[in-house]
Amino acid sequence: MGKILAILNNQNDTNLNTFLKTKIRNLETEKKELVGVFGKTGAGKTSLINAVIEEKGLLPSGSIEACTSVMIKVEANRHNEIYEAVVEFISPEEWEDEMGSLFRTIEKGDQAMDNNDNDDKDDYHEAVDKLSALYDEEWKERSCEQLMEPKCFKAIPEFLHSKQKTLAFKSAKDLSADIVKYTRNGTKDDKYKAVKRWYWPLVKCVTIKVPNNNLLQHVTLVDLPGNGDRNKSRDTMWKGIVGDCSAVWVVTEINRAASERESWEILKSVSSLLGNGGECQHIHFICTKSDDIEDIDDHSKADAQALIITRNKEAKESVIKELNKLTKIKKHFSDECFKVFTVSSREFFTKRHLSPENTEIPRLQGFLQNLNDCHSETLNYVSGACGILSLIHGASLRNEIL
Ligand SMILES: Nc1nc2c(ncn2[C@@H]2O[C@H](COP(=O)(O)OP(=O)(O)O)[C@@H](O)[C@H]2O)c(=O)[nH]1
Ligand SMILES: [Mg+2]
Repeated sequence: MGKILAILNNQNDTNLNTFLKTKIRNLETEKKELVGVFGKTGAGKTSLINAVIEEKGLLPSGSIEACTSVMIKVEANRHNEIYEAVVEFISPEEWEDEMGSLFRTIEKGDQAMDNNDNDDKDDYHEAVDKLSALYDEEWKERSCEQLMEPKCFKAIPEFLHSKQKTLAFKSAKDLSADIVKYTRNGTKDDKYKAVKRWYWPLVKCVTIKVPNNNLLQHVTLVDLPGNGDRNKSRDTMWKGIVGDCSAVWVVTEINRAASERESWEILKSVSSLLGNGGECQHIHFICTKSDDIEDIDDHSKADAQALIITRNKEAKESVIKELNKLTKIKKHFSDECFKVFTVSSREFFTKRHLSPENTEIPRLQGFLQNLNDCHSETLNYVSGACGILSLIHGASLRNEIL
C-alpha cells in the first residue's frame, strides 16, 4: 500500500487518484468497538470504568454536586506512554445562540419565581448554573456580545478557532486533576474552590487516551451523562454514539436496581435508538455498589461476604424478572443479548470483604477482552486493501490509471 501511495503521489490529481489516496490513508485509522455506559448521575458509571480498566482515579468521580457533565470517551494510546486528553468544543456560534436562549430563560424565570412555576424555576437555575460556571458573576453585567470576546476565553483559545485542545500528562492522577474543569460541574463543591472557570458548557466531548492498556486496544468506552442533552450538537452526538454502540451498559445502584424507573427508562430510550439493523449485540444491566450494605463492617469477613453474595443473587433475579416483562424491547434482540452483572468498583480496588471473583468486574473485563479479540484489525485492513487493489486493477484495464 505504501508503494502504491508513492506512485499515486507522483501522478496528477484526478478524482479517482484522490479517492484512492484517501482510502489508503484511512486504512490506518481503524474503527473501534464502542461500549456506551449509561445511567443516572451517581449510579457509579465513572467508578465502574476506572475499575474495569484498572486505572484508579483516572476519571474524576465523586459527589452528585460535581457530577460528570460531558461525554467522555476512553481509549488506548497506542503511540506512546503518555496519558492524553483531547477536548472537543461546540462551535462559538452555537454557544452564542445558546447564551441568547439562556438569557431569555433567566428573564422568564424571574417571572416564574413570582408565579411559583416549578418547571420554569428549574430551567432558570440550570441557566444560571451554566453561565456562572463559565463567567462567574461577570455575565450579570455584560451583553452576549461582550461575553463572546476573546478575553473571556484566554485559557481556551482553541474554542474560538473551532479546534481541539490536546493535553498531555505523565500519570492518570495528573490528568484527572486537570480535566475536571472541562468535564465536571464543580461550582458548588468546596473541594474545587481553587478552580475559577468551568468549561463544561462549551465542551462537546473529551477523549482520554490511556497508555499500555490491553483491554482498550480496539474498544472505546463512552461515559455518557444522563439521558440525552439539551444542547443540540451534544444531543446529536449522543444519539449518534448510541446508534454506533457494539454494547450498551445500563448502570444502576444495586439497592434500587429493579425498582428504579430511571434506569428502565434509559434502557427503553437507548433500545429504541439502537432499533433494527444497529451494531449492538449486547445489552448489559450492571448493578453497582454491591458492597453497600448497612453496617457491613460490624460483620466478620466471611459473614460480610455471604451477605453480599446473597444480595447479589437476589438483585439478579429481580432484574431478570423485570427484563422479561419488556416484551417490546426483547423482540428486537435475542435472549443472549441480555446479561446482568453485580459489581463493586470499590471492592475491586480495596478487596476488603470480597475475594476478587465475587465482584464481577473481572467478568466485564473478560467481555471486553473478547470484544477486542473478535475485532480483527488485520482482517479489516486486508479486506480494505483488497478493495483498493481491485479498483486499481479495474481502472488500469480501462487505461484510467497507472
Ligand atoms: N460503596 C460504594 N460506593 C461507590 C462505588 N462506586 C461508586 N461509588 C460512589 O458513588 C458515587 C458516584 O459515583 P460515580 O462513579 O461518580 O457515579 P456516576 O455519576 O454514575 O459517574 C461516588 O461517591 C462514589 O464514591 C462502589 O462500588 N461502592
Ligand atoms: Mg460520572
